[in-house]
Amino acid sequence: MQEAVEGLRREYGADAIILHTTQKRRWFWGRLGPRHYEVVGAIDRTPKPPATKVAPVVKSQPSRTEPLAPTAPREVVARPDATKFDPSMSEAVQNISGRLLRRDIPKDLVQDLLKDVLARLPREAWNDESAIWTRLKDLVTEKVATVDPWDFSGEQRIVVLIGPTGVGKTTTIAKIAANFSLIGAKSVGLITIDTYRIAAVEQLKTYAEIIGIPVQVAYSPRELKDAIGKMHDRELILIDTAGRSQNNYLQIAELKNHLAGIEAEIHLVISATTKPQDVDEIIKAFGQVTIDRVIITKLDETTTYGVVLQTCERTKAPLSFVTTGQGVPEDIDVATNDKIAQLILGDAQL
Ligand SMILES: Nc1nc2c(ncn2[C@@H]2O[C@H](COP(=O)(O)OP(=O)(O)OP(=O)(O)O)[C@@H](O)[C@H]2O)c(=O)[nH]1
Ligand SMILES: [Mg+2]
Repeated sequence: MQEAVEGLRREYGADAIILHTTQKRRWFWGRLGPRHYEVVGAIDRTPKPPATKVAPVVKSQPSRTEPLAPTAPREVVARPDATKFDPSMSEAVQNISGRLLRRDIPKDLVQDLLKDVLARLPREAWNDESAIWTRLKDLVTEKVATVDPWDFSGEQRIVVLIGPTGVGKTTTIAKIAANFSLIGAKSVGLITIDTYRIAAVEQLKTYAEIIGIPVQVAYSPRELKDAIGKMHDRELILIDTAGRSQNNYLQIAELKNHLAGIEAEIHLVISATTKPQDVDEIIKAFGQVTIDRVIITKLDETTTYGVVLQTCERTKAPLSFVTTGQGVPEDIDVATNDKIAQLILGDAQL
């Protein structure tokens, strides 16, 4: 970061003002490779007066330095008045409530967020829209828990993707497999228990062939255990499952039985385009299975991301990956909470 700031000052002079600094990730492998920082500054070329003549400059520099130490957690002051929340209590609160609802965040979550935010603010700031928004950003960032990709310190990872039909489970498996195998040089194996459609097996086999990794098809829980056994030398085993409608509890119970005998990390896959009401149904139905992580797909197909917050809040599971297009392997990102929070609040775009 220091290097990037110095670089900007070298190029634009000591008068350059630093407006904003952020760690840029080339999503996915950027997290594991060299870090990049973006420093946004401004120089006032004709100082008197106007803000309109301030030329923005953007400078990005690779750096291997550690990220800045996280800022100390803010003191949370619980104020008794905040429990008597009334959304119409101030114009600022009403405006922000409207902004959040337009981001497709469900009403009950909007109210909870605002209650929490007001509890963190002195009463004098309850009509200060920008103060509320700043606290809101912190809160949403806290609420969207994210996890780093696996570190594989000698331990085998068995990962299962489950979720509704057509959300992108198989494509996401291909993206993860290609990234870890071809770029991360990990030994990866694929297994599918989606034997309901011939095309589904073919789809995974084709990806495995292109990536150059083994694939197994398991028709029963016993075959699944055998397939895992055969892949004992693989650092990462990714298991694909058949899409299931949230309205078919029986099929989801069957899926649960299928996975019962194995020790695996279960990732629930939900599309960002899902209607908020359906998200609740999906989480309820798939909640029969213990959900360890969440993956949100198709971020590119919408511009509002309330579903991401809703899914994290309802499942209480951290977000592992997000996907942003049909391209394999490139359209997948490791989720980072600050960036996701900005997307949710509409302060950033994809
Ligand atoms: N726009 C967009 N399309 C995606 C994304 N991920 C997957 N898709 C597309 O979604 C469609 C379904 O993808 P699949 O991977 O077959 O979905 P699935 O969940 O395995 O489907 P089932 O196995 O039938 O339940 C394909 O056309 C994919 O290319 C994404 O992040 N963005
Ligand atoms: Mg599939």
